[in-house]
Amino acid sequence: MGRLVIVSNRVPDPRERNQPAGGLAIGLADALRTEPSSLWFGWSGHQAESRGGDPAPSLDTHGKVTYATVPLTPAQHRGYYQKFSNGILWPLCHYRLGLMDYGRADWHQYLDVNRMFARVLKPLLKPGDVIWVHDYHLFPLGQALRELGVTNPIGFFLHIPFPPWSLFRALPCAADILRDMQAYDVMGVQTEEDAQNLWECLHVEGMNDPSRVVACPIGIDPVSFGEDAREAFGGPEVRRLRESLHDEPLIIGADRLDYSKGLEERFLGYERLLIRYPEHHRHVTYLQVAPVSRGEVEEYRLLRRQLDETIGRINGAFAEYDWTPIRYLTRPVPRQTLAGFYRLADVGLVTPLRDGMNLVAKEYVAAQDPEDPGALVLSHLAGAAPELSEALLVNPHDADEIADALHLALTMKREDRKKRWDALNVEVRNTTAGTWARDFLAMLYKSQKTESA
Ligand code: GDG
Repeated sequence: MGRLVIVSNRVPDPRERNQPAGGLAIGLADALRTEPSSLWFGWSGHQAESRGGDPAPSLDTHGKVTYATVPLTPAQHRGYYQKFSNGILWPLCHYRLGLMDYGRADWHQYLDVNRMFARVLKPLLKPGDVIWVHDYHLFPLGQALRELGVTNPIGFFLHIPFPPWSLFRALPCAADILRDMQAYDVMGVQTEEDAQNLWECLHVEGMNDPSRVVACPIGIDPVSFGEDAREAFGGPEVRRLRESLHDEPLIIGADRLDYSKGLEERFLGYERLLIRYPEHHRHVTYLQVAPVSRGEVEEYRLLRRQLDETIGRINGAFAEYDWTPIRYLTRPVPRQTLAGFYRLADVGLVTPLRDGMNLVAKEYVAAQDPEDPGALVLSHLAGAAPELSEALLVNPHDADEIADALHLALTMKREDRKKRWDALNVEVRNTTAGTWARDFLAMLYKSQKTESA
């Protein structure tokens, strides 16, 4: 059997113990543990001026995985990564047309980088390899590989939402992207809604086979995450946090600092809790971990400033000299420590305005003590909501609804928390990073058999 070849924009550095916050790397690292051998190809995360021609890939083998990476030039980094991927596709796919800042030159840069990736990857491929391309940075990669004569099976998975045709058509190069995507044997998305949207778009561009678009929700490794949480729970960081709370309740949020995560709306929901339910004053603490992400993109800098202001205003208005309602960290917390914090927290607060899946919701569930679990407040617009329907589901745009759900979560009886958590835990254990990869790859292999039959 051939290797699994993963292609994603960023390739994690295997020597870094604390991987950067980001759902794709977490999901894939968990899934790769069961593969006999694999190649992971993509951008190194570094920039270097071109010395003419394509860059040579750096190869680095760790255990069963070989990492092959290339740098980007500063111009490629700006056009392909910052502008087209993060300034155009990201807002569009999160239904934020108003934030989309289209420029034709960025589209060309995006296409050029995808073609360069294909040229550098091709000589590394072997006949039996199965190629699995990830995420919105690489929509055209499959077609670019096909144009170079690659005949291996190629699958694609989109980690973020896919919008309906009525929205996607606003992108000037929508048709080109949808035509290129048809080079993939199987296209996976997180939810049934995304699958319907993507299929609708592909169909408009002439595709007739809906079986190539599949909903395949990603998960975590709940067993190892639960162990991490138990272990960290006895450690010094959780002890320090616990002691600082004096047996009072903790609400936790952990998200990349991104406008799709609904942080501003979430803080306003918490403010409503403090306004409408003053019994929580001097008791509840809300800890928000929000590591800075894409800090070089203007929209993200503006968001950070706005959050600083909102948090400062809420803390200024409600704090007492011995109580701070919101604790806010823009540095990442090590993964295991974060797992321990989730276990300590009485409430997990996860309210994205749109999210492909949202792994934090699943991690919060996996980290709980089964005998005394916390409650999860979850946006119904997260891809995780259809699976995690026993959470306290809220509309993230409605501050009063967030406030009511927080109040309910903070006052919920242990039996009720346990009943809800039992149901959530079944879901988190049923759909894991492992089942996600296995199910997707099974469909990819099957598509090959049907083709050659
Ligand atoms: C994309 C899609 C989809 C957060 N803060 C810290 C930290 N994190 C970790 C979380 C979680 C990961 O980062 C974030 O994953 P999400 O799934 O919540 O969100 P995205 O990064 O936007 O991921 C998303 C995902 O891809 C997978 O398909 O679910 O919808 O947008 O694991 O725990 N990790 C550490 N320190 C932090 O401070 N170590």
